[in-house]
Amino acid sequence: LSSRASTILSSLDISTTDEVPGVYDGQWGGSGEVITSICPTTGEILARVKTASPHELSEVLGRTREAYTVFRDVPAPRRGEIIRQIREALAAKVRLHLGALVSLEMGKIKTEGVGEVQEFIDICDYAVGLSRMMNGRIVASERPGHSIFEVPNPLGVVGVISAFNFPVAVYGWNLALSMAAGNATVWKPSHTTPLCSIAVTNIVSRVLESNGIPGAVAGLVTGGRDAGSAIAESRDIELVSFTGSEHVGKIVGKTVMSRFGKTILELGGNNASIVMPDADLSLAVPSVFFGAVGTAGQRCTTTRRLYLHRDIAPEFLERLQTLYATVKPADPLADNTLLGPLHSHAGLKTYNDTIEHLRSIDAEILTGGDRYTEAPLDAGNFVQPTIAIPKSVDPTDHIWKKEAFAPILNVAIFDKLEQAIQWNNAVPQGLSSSLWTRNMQNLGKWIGPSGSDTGIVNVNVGTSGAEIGAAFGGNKSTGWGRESGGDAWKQYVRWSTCTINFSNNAPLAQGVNFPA
Ligand code: UN1
Repeated sequence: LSSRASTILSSLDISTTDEVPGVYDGQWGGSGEVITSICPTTGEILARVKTASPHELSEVLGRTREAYTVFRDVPAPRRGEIIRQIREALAAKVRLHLGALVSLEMGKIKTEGVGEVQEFIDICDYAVGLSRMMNGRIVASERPGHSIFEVPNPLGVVGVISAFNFPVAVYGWNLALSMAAGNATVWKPSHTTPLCSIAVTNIVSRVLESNGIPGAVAGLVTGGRDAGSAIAESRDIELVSFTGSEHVGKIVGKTVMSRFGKTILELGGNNASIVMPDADLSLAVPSVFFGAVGTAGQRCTTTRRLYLHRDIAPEFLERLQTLYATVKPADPLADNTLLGPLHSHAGLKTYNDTIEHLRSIDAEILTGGDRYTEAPLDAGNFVQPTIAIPKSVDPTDHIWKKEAFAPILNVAIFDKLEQAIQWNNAVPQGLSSSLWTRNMQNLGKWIGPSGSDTGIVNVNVGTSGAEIGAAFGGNKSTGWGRESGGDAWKQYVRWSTCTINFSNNAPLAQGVNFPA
């Protein structure tokens, strides 16, 4: 193991010599298949991780269920105090160590790795407050001497199936709300980022145990498809929060629905930025640059489509290409790197296939279009951020309607805002979109009924980089899920509508007469 990798792993108490246990339910274990964690920058094997056997999977689910029956009776503000301690444990030095591990194992650059841990810290703060504010309502009853309460009770067990691109933050969003609501959580991370999940679970479990709370309140099962299926199929899991592809999301959604479980689905994004002629290009150009190139194009919220008004298109593209020319691919942990590698070989294949497709349809490739093959980049999955102008602007064409998880930005030119909005809305996905304008009428149209149909609708703000305070999620084939802020917490509770009679009579609703 390289000394750098071993320093990062040791700083988070992960063994650098043995196979690493990847299952936690109060105790660490793992007697199933062994998976490897591979550094996308160097190709080095970072660790071998012992995943859950089928028997262990069902044991973990059982323990998680038991842990829930303990945790649901802990008063919510007390649960909030435990979340506050998790927040403290994540802050300070750990924030940097864990951020570095995200960069090492996932491949995103240092500030984005740390930023991801910051999202976890922020949602903990939010959930601490929420733990004293998850209020129900009292509804006016039509019957005298009656009251109706809507009571948020804990839901049960929440299964979190997360993706490689946000190997820490997405779990954080779910864990914090789930714990505030009084649930136990079981986490199945991406099989290519097991170390991030082990490091996080180390931190969380210590806080739980030091508070006398069963560790299985935040269980972990690393593994592949079997572990994911076990969670989707288990009747002991009330809510499955899944982040990943539309293809797998469809299977998970159907499986959970077939047992009438609840889901939160965060699937593909295919996000557009629309630039009007009155836009401030000094804001729009760098924001589109970050949206398209940041995280090497591997955010659900990455800008994949750019619609430019004809009047500003040449200038915009020139300025954007100038920024693209400054990008130097490098080690994501080195200071000032803006472009790390793609996470995996699968990502490389997506990139190659998409570029090949662009060439086959005679798209103009303004910049990019290749891997970086010189040493030392050849050891990692480095690709050139690409800007392409497909000949066809038809949003139902493959190149426009399919999300390719790579730094490829497709551009089209429009004359009227209505046309750009129609293109924006014509794809199956509906996660994020942004309009660049200083005109109030454009803004009003964009955020209203005839405007953007995505879950996140921005103005003079790029498509990526949402804050945790607002609800995060998308519509249509993105899955309609909402996480983090807004009303997202309401999905993590079971609502009890309680009608209470404190009178001496028992009148029926709607004035029904039923004399006994
Ligand atoms: C994701 O890509 O799955 O808005 C989540 C953003 C981040 C979260 C992205 N806050 O880009």
